[in-house]
Amino acid sequence: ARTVGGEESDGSTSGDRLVGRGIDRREDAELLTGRATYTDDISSDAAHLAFVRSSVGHGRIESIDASEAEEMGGVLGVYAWADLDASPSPGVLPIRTESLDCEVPGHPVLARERVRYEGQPVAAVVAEDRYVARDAVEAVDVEYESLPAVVDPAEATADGAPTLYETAPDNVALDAELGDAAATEEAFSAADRVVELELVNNRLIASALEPRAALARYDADTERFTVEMTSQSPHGHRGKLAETLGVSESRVRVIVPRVGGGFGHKGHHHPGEAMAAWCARELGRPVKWTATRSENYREGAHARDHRTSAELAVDDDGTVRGLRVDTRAAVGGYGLGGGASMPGWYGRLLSSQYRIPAIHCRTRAVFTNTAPVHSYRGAGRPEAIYVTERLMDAAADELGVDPVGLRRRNLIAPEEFPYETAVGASYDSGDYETALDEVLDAIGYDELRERAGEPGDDGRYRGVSVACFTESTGGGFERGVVRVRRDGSVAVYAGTHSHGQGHETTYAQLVADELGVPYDDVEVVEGDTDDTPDGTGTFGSRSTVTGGSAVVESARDVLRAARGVAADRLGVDAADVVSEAGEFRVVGRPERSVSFADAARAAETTDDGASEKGEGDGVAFEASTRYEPDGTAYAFGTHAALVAVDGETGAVEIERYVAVDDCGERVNPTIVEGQVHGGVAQGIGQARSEGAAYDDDGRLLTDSMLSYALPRATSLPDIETRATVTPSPRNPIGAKGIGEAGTIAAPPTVVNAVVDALSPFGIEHVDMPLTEENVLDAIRTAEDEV
Ligand code: MCN
Repeated sequence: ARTVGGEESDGSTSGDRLVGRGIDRREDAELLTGRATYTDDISSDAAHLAFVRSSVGHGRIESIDASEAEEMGGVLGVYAWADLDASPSPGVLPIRTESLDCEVPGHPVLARERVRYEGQPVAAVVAEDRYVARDAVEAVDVEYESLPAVVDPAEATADGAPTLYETAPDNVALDAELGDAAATEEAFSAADRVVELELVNNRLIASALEPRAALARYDADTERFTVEMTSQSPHGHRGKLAETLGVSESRVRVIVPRVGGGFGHKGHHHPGEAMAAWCARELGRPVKWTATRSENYREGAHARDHRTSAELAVDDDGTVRGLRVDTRAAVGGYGLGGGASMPGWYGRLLSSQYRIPAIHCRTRAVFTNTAPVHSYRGAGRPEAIYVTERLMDAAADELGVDPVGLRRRNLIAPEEFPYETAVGASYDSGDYETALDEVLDAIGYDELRERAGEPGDDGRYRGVSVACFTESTGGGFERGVVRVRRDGSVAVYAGTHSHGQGHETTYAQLVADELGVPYDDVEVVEGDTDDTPDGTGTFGSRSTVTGGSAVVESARDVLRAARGVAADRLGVDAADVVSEAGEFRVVGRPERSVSFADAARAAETTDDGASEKGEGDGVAFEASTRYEPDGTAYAFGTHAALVAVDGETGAVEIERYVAVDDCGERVNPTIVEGQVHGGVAQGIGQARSEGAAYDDDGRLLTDSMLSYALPRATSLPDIETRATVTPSPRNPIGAKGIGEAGTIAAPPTVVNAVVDALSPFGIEHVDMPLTEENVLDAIRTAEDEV
């Protein structure tokens, strides 16, 4: 691995190359000055949609009385399931039942006879303005027969628990195994010791600044829907909307304006957008829907929410022999794929950075009377790494050795790559020890280790920790189009969609470098299914590896075509022409050259070059690439923290936080650093304060930012970043993803440090969130036990 500097460095600039340079994000001026247009900013003559939502966590709908609402001035329509049922649309959000163990219906856009979570849409009101719509919602009277609810995934699998679906009597949607049970059993019997932990991975709610929103139009002449919406996956939403509306994909156009954050929950399919589209057709008018903050909290998507039994088999010399994990993960009232994707995204990461010869993982996806659980920054990977990294600390404690030494002993070495883990992950490349050394050096580990565990002069207990992680990044496919106009300017079209990641900057850096054209001449277009090619979307830290590689491959095709035209003009063979910084030169005769822009202008007069367009359409060259990476790129890193815990109050202060991340070649080190900062902040949020809570009847207690404790600037430390660079051999950029690294690393880093600080009390584990109350509880319980 190359080790590169910290925050002061803008990366390794080699010559004039843009890739590797921390240039400012071109989208920021618009975003930071409030000039950006978000979905709700689009003005139109739209009517407004609002939902009547279930007030019970589990129940049967006995009656819906909308008569008062229907008579209110300005109300255009009130709809319930019967109206959807009578229409040509299925009205159900599809779920991938083929990957589940039971037959369950999808999520009806409006509840049929049963509601399975508080906040589930039961009826829809459309009115002239949003205020009338909300008033009318209040006027709709719904009677429920309450049913017993279950909100905890472990309790939901217990005997006698309330059942959500007759077809899944034990509430288990999916029961999957990964790894070799027999080999793991053998490893456990042979090992000197077994360390066990019971872990709760707290339920989180994605809290993007901008709530979800949609503005839907229907053109009766062309029978086509146009839905402007908040989305991380324009083509994904097009497909799912089409399915829900019962039309072909060609009848749906999704346009995604600026998006104010997503963190996963804008990648999923929810009722709001589909209902807006359905109402637009029904009423022959544009219909707008904008979620309130509380609606966003009630409807999800929520995330994490695992109850896990985990064991590590380890020898006295510190060699890890096996890992066994049994986890129950909530999928909420309607498992829409979050559960289905778990064994892959979760179990496959359990080996973290270690050589663990035998691993077995059982994952049960469990229906609960809660909002649907999907993915939130990390999506399965933070849950897995948390298990392994907590176990490594617990094992070090059990053996009485330094947790860093234990980790180092078991790290996969650079020469072992590609490395197949016992849970079927094929790691592409890595240099884990260099990242570990880097973080130890940055935080001054050895000195801190000596002070840990003792109360300092201020009476507070210090703890120091590290956590290592790997992260699968870049799966599936993306399509990237590079189009060069006759004036030499370049447009890049991608099916991903930036919602804060800065693709307009980084894709332009990549393409400008490939073509040797000025960065300002490259425009990047995402977010319109009519304009952009097919795509999968922006989630799973996949855009750079897949979308970036797709546009790079197209740029290379374009360059080949342009070189052909240049060679024609120079009267030589294309093989005798090289391209350097926007000029095509004859090998050995550098004075003979044609610029890229001249080649573009000349393209229309020649018929050479497969991807050239004909005369008159303004396009000189165009290439489209469907790119699927040659296997997953595994990013990694090691984070460290120093914490101080007040034994009297339970207050935790993170005094230092150091992140060393390796995402292979970095397109833009400043953006990478920003992604790490954001992810770490969210990971610290999970570790310290966040947690969605339901009461026993399935009522969400944390339905606003007053009760759902996001991290604040004052509760966050200065995040120090460093990087190592270990390129991935599996894509043309050599990149790995970075968008989720911080949320994966921070929870175990913080919890390990706090547990380390609490070791004088004999405390071996405290579940997240580490609020003052929870920490104090742990201290009191430990003191009572003494
Ligand atoms: N990058 C780079 N070099 C690399 C890897 C990435 O310069 N080796 C740059 C990319 O070009 C891109 C950014 O870093 O500009 C993130 O890239 P990548 O890791 O490929 O992730 P995605 O673009 O696919 O973004 C998804 C990821 C996820 S899954 C969540 S959740 C998340 C995140 O990004 N949500 C975010 N970052 C977010 N940032 C903001 N501001 N808002 C969100 O909602």
